Amino acid sequence: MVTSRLSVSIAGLQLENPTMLASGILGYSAETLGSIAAGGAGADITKSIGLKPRVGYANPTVVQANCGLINAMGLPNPGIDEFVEEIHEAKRLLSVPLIVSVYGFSAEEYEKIVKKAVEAGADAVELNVSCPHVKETGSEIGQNPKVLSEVVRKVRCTAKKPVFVKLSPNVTSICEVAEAAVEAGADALTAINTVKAMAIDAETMMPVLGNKVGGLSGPAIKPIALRCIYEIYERVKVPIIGCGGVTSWQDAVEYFLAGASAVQVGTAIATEGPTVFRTITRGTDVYLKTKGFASVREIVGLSHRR
Ligand code: RRO
Repeated sequence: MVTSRLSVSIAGLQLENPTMLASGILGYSAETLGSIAAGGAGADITKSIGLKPRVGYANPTVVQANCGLINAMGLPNPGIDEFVEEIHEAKRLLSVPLIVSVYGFSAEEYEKIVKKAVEAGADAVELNVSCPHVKETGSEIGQNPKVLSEVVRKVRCTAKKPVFVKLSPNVTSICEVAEAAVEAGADALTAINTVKAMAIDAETMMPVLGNKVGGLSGPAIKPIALRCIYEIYERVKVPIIGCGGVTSWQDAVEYFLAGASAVQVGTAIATEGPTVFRTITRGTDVYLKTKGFASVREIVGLSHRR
């Protein structure tokens, strides 16, 4: 559904509605990205892409938890050189913006991948500096403000498109990291990646996941994400994109009130199907109309008023 009440601009990126496909779910092919856009998403974000192909971890890579999923995929991806074909195809197919998620093992790697993704047609990039369980990338970068700044600064210098930075909740102070990212040039922040977690099988008496440790997503982490957004909103001026357990329009509205300008949906696609985007935008639209707001932008951060 498209109404002017729902349109937003995130760091110059125009979205017909404030929902996005979260990275890591169905973001490998142009075809699946198309099915998510058909389900009503305002933008698509790809699975995180690196410089070289990666197989990922051994199975099992996903396990169900109470109110969520724990995954340890291990960054499986075809590498940017092969993925540029998929970006070209997705750009031919999609009528919504395409955001390419990028990970690297150094600032130089991030810069190289971003350059190729943007040349291939990415409308924006999201730097994954928050994967909770792959050594020497992800949260090992995003937990260290100095290393994070170097990555963001390098990418911001060359990228000709908006740069989003996806933050880890697995830190002592998410605000400190958020401020470092913004000072280094981040155009928007995505909060949050998954929460470090694990599952153990009482029968086998062993960890369930092939990697033992993974990241928890879904409704279980919604209150954590909401708190992170609320705190970050008080400290930085760039748009925040909320991520973590958004399943219903009520969840989305709570995120907007906490300070998010848009929301990402991931795990809910597994439980509700791709049309969850349309359900969320329709519900949000009715809420805004009923409450007398002309735009979703008017409720961003409204819970902070004193
Ligand atoms: O691929 C993964 O295992 C993964 C990634 Br890149 C991430 O950012 N967050 C996550 O929970 N899993």
